[in-house]
Amino acid sequence: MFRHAIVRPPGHNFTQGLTSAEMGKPDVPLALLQHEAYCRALESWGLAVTRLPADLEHPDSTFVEDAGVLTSRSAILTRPGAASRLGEVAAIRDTIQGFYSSIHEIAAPGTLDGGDVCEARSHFFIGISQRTNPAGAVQLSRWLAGDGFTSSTVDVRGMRSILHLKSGIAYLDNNDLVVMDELAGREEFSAYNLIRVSADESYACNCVLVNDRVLMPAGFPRLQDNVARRGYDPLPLQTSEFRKMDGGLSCLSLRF
Ligand code: CIR
Repeated sequence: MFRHAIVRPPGHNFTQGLTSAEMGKPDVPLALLQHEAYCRALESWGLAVTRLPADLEHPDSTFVEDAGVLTSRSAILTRPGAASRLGEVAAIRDTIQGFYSSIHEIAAPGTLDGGDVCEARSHFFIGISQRTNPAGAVQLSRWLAGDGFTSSTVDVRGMRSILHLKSGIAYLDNNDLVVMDELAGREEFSAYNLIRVSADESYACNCVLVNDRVLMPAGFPRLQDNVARRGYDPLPLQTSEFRKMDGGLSCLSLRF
């Protein structure tokens, strides 16, 4: 069960963040409304939501998930793989320190984005991506092992369709793994019950089980039906403006 979430709204310069989406510039007032609805959903399920102020130094900082990996045992501050995002960690450090007594940190030459880290019960999949390098993954796996967690890497560097591992997979519960078709054949996932997502709905792979509900992007009816048929309770949310900046639902919060 998650009890807390940390979020940060997009700033007025959100449009200056990194993106490869070619979907046009986000509408910032609409992004703020979508962000607020997201926060309210978390709060309605009993999470205490820490709302940080917008950080204009870092246009991508609304994607707080990339700056930390928060487990039940400790927090690992990351070292984001995009130079323009490195400073996001210092900006969130104090907040994370307020919740965790055990804090580790990824150090150079390692890079790691939280969006590449998928927790599946006591196992963590770590994506090696455009943002997370093998050195960063090794460092994370050592911190995790010290806390009794196992981990393994999934190399997605050859895929142009996703930025982070969690753009293409999400662990729900009961061994159920949402996975985009392109990743479904990977040996790494063979022990899971796969909920496969076809290419036209693959943006919806980035969904999140928060206590009893599955937060999903709105507009992906087949995945929503499949998730419901597995016994989950989906809650579709509008994410159009974050999608334009390569972001999904999980990136918008740190949950713990
Ligand atoms: C970036 O390129 O870093 C941001 N525009 C999007 C980050 C999305 N984060 C995530 O998927 N975990």
